[in-house]
Amino acid sequence: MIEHRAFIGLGSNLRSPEHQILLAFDELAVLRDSRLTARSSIYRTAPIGYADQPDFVNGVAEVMTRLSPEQLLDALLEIERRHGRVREMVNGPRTLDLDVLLYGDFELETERLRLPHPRAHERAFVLHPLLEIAPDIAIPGRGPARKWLAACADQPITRVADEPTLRRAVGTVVDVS
Ligand code: PH2
Ligand code: MG
Ligand code: MG
Repeated sequence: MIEHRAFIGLGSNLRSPEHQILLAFDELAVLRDSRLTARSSIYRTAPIGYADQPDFVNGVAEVMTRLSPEQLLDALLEIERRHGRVREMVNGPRTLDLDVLLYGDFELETERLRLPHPRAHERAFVLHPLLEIAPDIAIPGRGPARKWLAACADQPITRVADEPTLRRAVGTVVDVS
């Protein structure tokens, strides 16, 4: 299996979301048959889809991987499970959500996985961190990711900090949840 460039969306809005995301970056850094090649800043974003829940913390990771798309999905689901993810409702609150956003220029649709992620291009919480680490990235079938930014300009998003800065800042906080 050759190496493919994949982008993974990270999201959390439960149980110390910043911690969940920082920990998830660390877990992606040791993902089998893969190399973590970029981590975006951490963003705070208003919930999209179902409004009555806490704000999210979001980020995007770039990995070079020899895993197939389905193997990558399984590895991400395993990380979600370790974070105590319980699937209670669609678009509802979660401790950790890891989505395969892009996998090379693959376009595919199986029972379990659609690539590119079908809503990536319409979500500020995906586009901003994605473009931060890959300014020229194109979304297969949709063209340059950059051109979709304007369409989601109404979605509240603020950059919290770059990843190393946030890590130093929360490093002193004890998670008692
Ligand atoms: N994830 C969703 C639904 N809505 N909204 C924000 N801001 N961030 C998310 O990660 C998110 C969402 C479904 O996965
Ligand atoms: Mg998701
Ligand atoms: Mg998901």
